[in-house]
Amino acid sequence: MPPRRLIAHLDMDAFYASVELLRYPDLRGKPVVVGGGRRHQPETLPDGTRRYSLLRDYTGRGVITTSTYEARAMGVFSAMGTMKAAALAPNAVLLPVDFEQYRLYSRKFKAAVAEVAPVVEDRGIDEIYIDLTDVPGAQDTVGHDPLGGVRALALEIKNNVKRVTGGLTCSIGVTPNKLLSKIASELDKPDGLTVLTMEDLPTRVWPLAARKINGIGPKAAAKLAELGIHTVGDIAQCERDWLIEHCGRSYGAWLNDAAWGRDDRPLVTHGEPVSMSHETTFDRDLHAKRDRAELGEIFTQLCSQLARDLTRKGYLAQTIGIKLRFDDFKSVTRDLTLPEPTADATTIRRAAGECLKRVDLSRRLRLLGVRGGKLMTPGEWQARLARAAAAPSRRVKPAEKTVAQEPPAAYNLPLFEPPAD
Ligand code: DCP
Ligand code: MG
Repeated sequence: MPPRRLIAHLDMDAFYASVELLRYPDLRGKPVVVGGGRRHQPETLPDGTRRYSLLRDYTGRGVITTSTYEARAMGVFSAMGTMKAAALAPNAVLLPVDFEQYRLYSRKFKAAVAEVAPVVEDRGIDEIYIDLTDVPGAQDTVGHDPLGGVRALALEIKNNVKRVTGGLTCSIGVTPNKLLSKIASELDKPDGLTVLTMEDLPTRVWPLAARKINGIGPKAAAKLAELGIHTVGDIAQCERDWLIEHCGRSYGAWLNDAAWGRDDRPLVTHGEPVSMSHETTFDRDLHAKRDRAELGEIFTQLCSQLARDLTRKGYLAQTIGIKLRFDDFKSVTRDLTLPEPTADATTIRRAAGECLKRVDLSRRLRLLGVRGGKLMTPGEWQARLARAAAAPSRRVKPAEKTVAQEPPAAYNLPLFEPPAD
């Protein structure tokens, strides 16, 4: 039996605001927002006390980057216009943003985690995934608690983070996979620790709004609501085929997996590339119709370069994307996920061509790029297939009809088609 997977997601609490409170401890317990500029720098008075800017004196078009939980209680959240925030919490303190400082503390807390568990996926300034599966003690039963060992480890991580940062708290979710851990870390914020198993799915996850799943954005949530689906549990109750019919083959299948807590994505650890791309800016702007031959050739070259790069570095890409920049400097990207990852030039060109069909090509182009994402090694792909075969419900198997399996003749299809108009 392989050890059960134990994946943690750690997210710092009110991160920027909490870092600020370390240097202004007199603000503890007060509503504070971060989002000002240099002119909002606190002023130290001759008697040693500080004078702070207040939201009610703010004018301008800035937005809040984050707020303390006291300010959140007054309705003030990340991304809110600062003027609007001022109307809700006029007496809240406004502090300038100091990214350097946040990056410093970001490095500190990540180092503190790495002391306990070395396998970490960096998800940005204030979050990481941590693989606890093979950390000594993680699989231990403590008393009657089969999750006692991992609970103790997670507490150790929280304590380490607090110690090295001089008092910052974080919230951790521990579950069998990244998808559930990301949800779990939010359940008991701030300073939370939530350990869930698959048995907890119906009681802890299904009652949540569908949006709580990372990957269901506002648009998807709106579409689901139209279908009468509001909670994760509502999704779980839908037939997989029904979801596929209404939400598309890959998204529908993913929704079904997500609602049942199925996710076997590995951690992407430091140093591994997340994507590879090639792009080129043209000497003169090119038009999809008039310069079709030239564009087609450049497009093919970019795909071949990407294929060579992937092969040389030993990766397969499961998503292929394109980037276009038009003569008005507007850019668009499109991508698609293949049923099987690839490093094959023909397959890449074919998929990139599919993406291109979804772009309005009436304007002239300045730049064209091709990108491979969801990278994995052939070994990782084989391991996934093997896992899928062992647990049929996961369905990572290749679908019958795929872009990737079109015959090579498709390579010569006109990929730059005339604009729709
Ligand atoms: N951030 C930002 N703009 C946003 C959201 C967040 O600049 N729209 C910044 C400020 C946050 C940091 O990123 O401090 C981390 O984002 P989180 O969503 O994790 O928010 P917090 O850490 O502030 O709060 P929480 O306790 O809910 O995690
Ligand atoms: Mg956070």
